Amino acid sequence: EEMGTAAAVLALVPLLCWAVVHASHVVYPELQSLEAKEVITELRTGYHFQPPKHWINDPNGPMYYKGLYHLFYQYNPKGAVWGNIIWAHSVSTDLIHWVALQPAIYPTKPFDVNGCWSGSATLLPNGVPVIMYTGIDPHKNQVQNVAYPANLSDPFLREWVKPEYNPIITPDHGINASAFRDPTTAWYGPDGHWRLVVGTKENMRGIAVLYRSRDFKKWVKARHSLHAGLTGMWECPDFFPVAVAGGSRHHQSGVDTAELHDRVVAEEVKYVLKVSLELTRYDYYTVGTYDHDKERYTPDPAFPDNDYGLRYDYGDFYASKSFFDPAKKRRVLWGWANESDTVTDDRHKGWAGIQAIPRKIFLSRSGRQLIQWPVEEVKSLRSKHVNVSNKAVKGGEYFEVTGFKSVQSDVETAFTIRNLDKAEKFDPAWRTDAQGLCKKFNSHVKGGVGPFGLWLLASDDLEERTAVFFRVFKTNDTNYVVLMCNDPTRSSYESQIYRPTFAGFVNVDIAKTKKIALRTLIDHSVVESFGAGGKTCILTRVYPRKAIGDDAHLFVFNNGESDIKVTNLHAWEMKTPTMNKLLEQ
Ligand code: DQQ
Repeated sequence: EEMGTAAAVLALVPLLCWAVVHASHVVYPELQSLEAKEVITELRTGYHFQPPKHWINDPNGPMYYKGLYHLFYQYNPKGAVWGNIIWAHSVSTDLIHWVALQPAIYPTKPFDVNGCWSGSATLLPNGVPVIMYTGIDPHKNQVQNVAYPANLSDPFLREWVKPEYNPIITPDHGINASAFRDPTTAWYGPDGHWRLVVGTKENMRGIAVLYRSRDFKKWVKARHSLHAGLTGMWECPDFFPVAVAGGSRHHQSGVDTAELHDRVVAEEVKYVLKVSLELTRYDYYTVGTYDHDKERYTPDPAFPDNDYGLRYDYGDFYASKSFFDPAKKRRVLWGWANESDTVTDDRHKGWAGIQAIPRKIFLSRSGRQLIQWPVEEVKSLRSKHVNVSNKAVKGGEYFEVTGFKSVQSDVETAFTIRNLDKAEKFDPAWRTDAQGLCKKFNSHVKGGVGPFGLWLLASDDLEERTAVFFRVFKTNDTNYVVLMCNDPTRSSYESQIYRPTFAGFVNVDIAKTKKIALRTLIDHSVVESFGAGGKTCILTRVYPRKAIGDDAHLFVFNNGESDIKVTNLHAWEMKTPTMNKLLEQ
């Protein structure tokens, strides 16, 4: 009989053993099964993906199948801390409104008895989706398993079956069995083999181990890895093609991982390898070429291939995964944003973790970086609109954007800089430490050109406020460096909260354009910012005590000597989409 409510289904999820796991997976044995009795709704997000209660982490197996977007995610059905991990499942027609389904994958077999960890979906040529995920076996070893839909005529793909021949990839000798996880979506080679990678480590070496298979059942390890680096464990690798400008397809179009890449196509695509660094908790990527015959990925030399590499997001954004959306011919990126308050706070709230707004992701026209932009569907939530245009903000001044409620909003601002003469001198040693630079020159430190930007989730007396801003430095008379920064140090009266500044450089020719744009999605306890049309992104979690609900204000500020101008500011209140509607039977 089919289940009526998610609660009934969750009750069926078998009791799990306490997972004793890898160091990064902090285990709170005494906490992880404490059911949230109450859910505190204050500060819960309105339009970011979040289940009704409890802990969530990585997005898993995102895909589009027969008119529906599927999102699976790591979930603790028993509490607001990490543990008892299963795959929860929701579907949507637009990536914004969601229907919650029964959990898709949960421990039922020896090969996943101690947890169902992250993984990906692949669409086979016969149209059948297959999920490959990491199971934690009775010896606490990490193994890779597949699951297939029980019933292909169910458009919701509610039930998943795990074949008895699992596990299909096990850690052989030489592989660290407690660090061997998160299989990628598979790609199909001209030689008739599927390939995928699994993340692992060997001491400080993070590795993307390559496997190949003809039938998705028997997998063989390739002689060498796809890629490796001295950055510690590689979690949640993601490997996918992107279109280059000048080719036959529009450079913003997504490229299907399953597409066969012959020589002609090869000239029109580049490959992206993203890994999640367990040690520093950043998702960094390189762009390069992939040689099918040699089974080698080579990052282009312009991309630093280490901790200083480009990041999807310079804030709280981890374990991301992309998928190709055939309906809109785009690649969409999901990423997890953890809480930054305390475990006690999370237990008290009864919930922890959200997914960032899905982002369309593509290679910039120049080929020097990826561009990310909230999927266009998010605009369907825009309601009350206010606009400010051609407003000068003198050095040291600020003004409030009034006439709308900013606590759940979408704010697009275009700034013009009049004059760059006063830009502060840039020390080349700062190049690898945007975050440190933002800490040193935070929003309260007066500058030459900037800091200018937004104070948001601000109390009327400005005692509480989160700053998102730009600051321009000069390297010499003609070259400038733009820093984008998120400063939450005054975001909350609460003192126990972790409030690091987050920052990244923005690759723009500011001397030429004298303009820079900022889009910020504000949603109660999340601030998600896209600088210069999606070149630099920063997500932060903040927990104001006073600047909540209708008491949250929005200001534009300029704490630099030089005047700036708000050429245009458009702000919209955002509606709340259905998020956890249960499927009517
Ligand atoms: N989270 C999962 C792992 C993955 C980690 C466990 C990344 O599979 O490596 O919940 O956040």
